[in-house]
Amino acid sequence: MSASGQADLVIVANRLPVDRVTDDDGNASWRRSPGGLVSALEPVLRQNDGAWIGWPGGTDDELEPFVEDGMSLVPVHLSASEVEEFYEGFSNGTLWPLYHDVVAKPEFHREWWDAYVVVNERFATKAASVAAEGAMVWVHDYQLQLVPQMLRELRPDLRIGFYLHIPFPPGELFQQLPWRRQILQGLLGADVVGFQLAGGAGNFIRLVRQRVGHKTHRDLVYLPDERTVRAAAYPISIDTEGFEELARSESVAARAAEIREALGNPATLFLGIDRLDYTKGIYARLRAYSELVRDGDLDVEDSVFVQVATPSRERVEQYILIREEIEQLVGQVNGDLGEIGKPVISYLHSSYPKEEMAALYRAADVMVVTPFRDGMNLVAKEYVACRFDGDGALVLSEFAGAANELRQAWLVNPYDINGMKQALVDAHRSTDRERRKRMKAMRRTVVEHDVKAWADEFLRELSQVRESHGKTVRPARRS
Ligand code: GDG
Repeated sequence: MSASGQADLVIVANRLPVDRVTDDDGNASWRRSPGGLVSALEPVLRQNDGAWIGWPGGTDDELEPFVEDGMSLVPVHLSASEVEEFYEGFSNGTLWPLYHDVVAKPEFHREWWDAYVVVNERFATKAASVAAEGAMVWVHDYQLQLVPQMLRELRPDLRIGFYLHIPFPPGELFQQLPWRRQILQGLLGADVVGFQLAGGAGNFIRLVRQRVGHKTHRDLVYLPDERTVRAAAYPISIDTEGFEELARSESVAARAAEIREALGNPATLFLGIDRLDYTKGIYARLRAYSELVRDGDLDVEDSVFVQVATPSRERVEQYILIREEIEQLVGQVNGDLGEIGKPVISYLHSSYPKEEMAALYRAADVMVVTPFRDGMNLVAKEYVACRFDGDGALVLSEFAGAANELRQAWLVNPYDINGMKQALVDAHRSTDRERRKRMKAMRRTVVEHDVKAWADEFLRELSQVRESHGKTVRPARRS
């Protein structure tokens, strides 16, 4: 951010890219969160006098803007009732299930919506005060879908981009939302609206035509004020090189060996790593696996399933329920089928440092990623990035965005338990040659398209949208 306190590139996301940590003496400091988004955007932020606007977590203090690790960070405060109604409520109790194929039932509450509007306004006002004349503002994700239009009203000079990290649902589902029109109009405040998949962009364009009545052509929406909005797919990726480097390190190699040793050096280690979320299909996958053990297709003596379930949204009711169901299943399966020192499922409800994640990826023979619906799923890509040895099998849900790119995985329908059982067995029994052939193709994909390429492509598109303030230029066609 320049001395004037204004930035030429502004990232607006629900969370800041740092977490507050308190040491043993009670001193608070900030630690960079490990996400790929941060590593992809950090260099761009530095080059462009950038700033990042977001909620620092918690509800205690109203913090002033600060610089951490060379990044200008601008905190947005949320009150306890806003965390409940905006974050846990409308964002994670209404939009999240609605946008994920209604895997859980979305709740519609007018007070939650009111809080969503108020908080979106606060983010928009903050962005308007931080952005320099003609700056680029990149708004992220479902919590902030009204920000583009609110910001445009405050600052018509800006170029505004929006990226949705989760799926954008088909009209049949989206239309349940009592505030569907407001959301569409909120998004149309952006010059470029990015989605994970072309399907999501198509759903959005169709809804805009049918519900708002704007003219559209392919990926463009023509607004009455002559502005055009582009809605297209920009599939997100990971810091492939960073992951591979980590996986290659000696400490990670040693830790991977240690993990296998601690599990009794099984012939086959199956692995699942997910936020504990009902969209991720953890229960169904563990059920499929345990049936294979029960039926004798897999043997507890030489196979184990390690499931890491990272704590997430722990105060939202549906998350409390799914945790209970999973933990009951794990207890039952281990009780019925496990042996001393040989659980069927080694279940860990915890989060780990990135090094431990890389060690798990390296240790796993079969990575199992079976969401009912997922925007992309970075875990699948991270596994591939860590398998520089060319080995390892990926079982992947057709309903993860990643399945569009990682076509050589063992693709499964997570609703089909028998189909999943078959895929687990196939991956488990696959020949070395088969696995290597598939892994090689998938590695090419994640090496060629990493998170930097993703961010560059989106920002390039956004920078070409309107060449100068006040003059509307039709965006160049994408090749
Ligand atoms: C949303 C969309 C889309 C998990 N546990 C730990 C840990 N993680 C990291 C993983 C991965 C990330 O969290 C999870 O990303 P996913 O893509 O798998 O899923 P969501 O959290 O649901 O993400 C999704 C994504 O946004 C990006 O657009 O792909 O579809 O739902 O990077 O490695 N990291 C560490 N410890 C853990 O315990 N360090």
